[in-house]
Amino acid sequence: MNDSEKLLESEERIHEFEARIARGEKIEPGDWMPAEYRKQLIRMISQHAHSEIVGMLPEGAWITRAPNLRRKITLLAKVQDEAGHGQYLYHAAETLGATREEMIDALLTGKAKYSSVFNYPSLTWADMGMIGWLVDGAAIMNQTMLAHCSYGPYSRAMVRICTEETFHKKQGMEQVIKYARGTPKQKEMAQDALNRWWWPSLMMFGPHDSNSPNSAQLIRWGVKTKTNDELRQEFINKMVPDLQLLGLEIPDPDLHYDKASGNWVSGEINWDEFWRVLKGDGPCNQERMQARRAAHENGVWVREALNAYAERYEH
Ligand code: BYC
Repeated sequence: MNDSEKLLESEERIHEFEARIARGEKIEPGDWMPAEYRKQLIRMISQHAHSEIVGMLPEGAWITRAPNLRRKITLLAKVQDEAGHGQYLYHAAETLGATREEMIDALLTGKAKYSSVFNYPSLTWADMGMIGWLVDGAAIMNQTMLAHCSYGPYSRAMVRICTEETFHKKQGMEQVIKYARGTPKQKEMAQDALNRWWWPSLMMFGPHDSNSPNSAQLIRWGVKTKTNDELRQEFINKMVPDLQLLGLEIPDPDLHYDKASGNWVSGEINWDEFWRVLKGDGPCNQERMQARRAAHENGVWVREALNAYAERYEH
């Protein structure tokens, strides 16, 4: 086959691939896909997996300090769920040819990102409620969209993850409601937690559409079906009335309701802070990476034992 025939064939394949997506068919691991589709998915799914794993740290730190047994069991179950989400997602990325070692290496060497929100500290017990409601709430909005994405293994992982995240969000909401209606000190703690987690939660949705280099391609190939700004606006519209109903104040002096569009319009996000956190200069980036590196090193013996077992019994 000469070069122009090869080009024609690949154009035909891309055309057929895009037609499948337009018909709402899922792309499955053995199917033909453009190299760039595979690359984008590995990038996004592996970063999503890293976010789940690093995301265990801010809440994991509070398991030993839970105020009662019920709260402890709930938090423990939630943090364990996040570990499971990381596993489903690493598996989904493996179906595209990425190895677990490559993905973990990319995280530990700082080549791969994870969600910016987990580079902020959890300072009080009220943060456990606020993270559940805001951070898991934002994640559900994004993941409900991804449950419809064109890649089968990613979309199916999202269905299960969203079900579990709904429990996470509800337990967070229940805690915030209790604190907001509790003693003056508890209400103050809920407000303080909202002040610290509001903006990082809005940043989770990523840069404005005009500064999002990946969005156009991801939308064209049905990975994302909504843009970063669309999802962020949905989140703001959902959260603002609920939080206000509890007497909590959104820490945004420019926030206002726009009757014409029916949207709560937010003030501008501090994008300098967002990009600084992504580059590794957030309040907890170093701490989070140290914790992940230590966990990886402490797990050497487990990996060695598993490899030895596999060599002995699987050949
Ligand atoms: N943080 O072109 P863009 C959870 C990066 S965990 C860090 O818009 P894209 C939970 C972006 O990667 C679930 N990086 O990118 C767990 C790109 O850099 P690269 C977390 C960000 O992919 C424990 C660059 O900025 N959810 O629920 O079109 C406890 C340009 O951005 C962020 C997910 O991971 C950010 N916030 O859209 C509690 C969702 N935003 O890769 C809860 C899966 C942007 O080109 N991911 N960047 O070097 C996505 O949906 C999309 O990747 C994003 C970004 C919306 C995040």
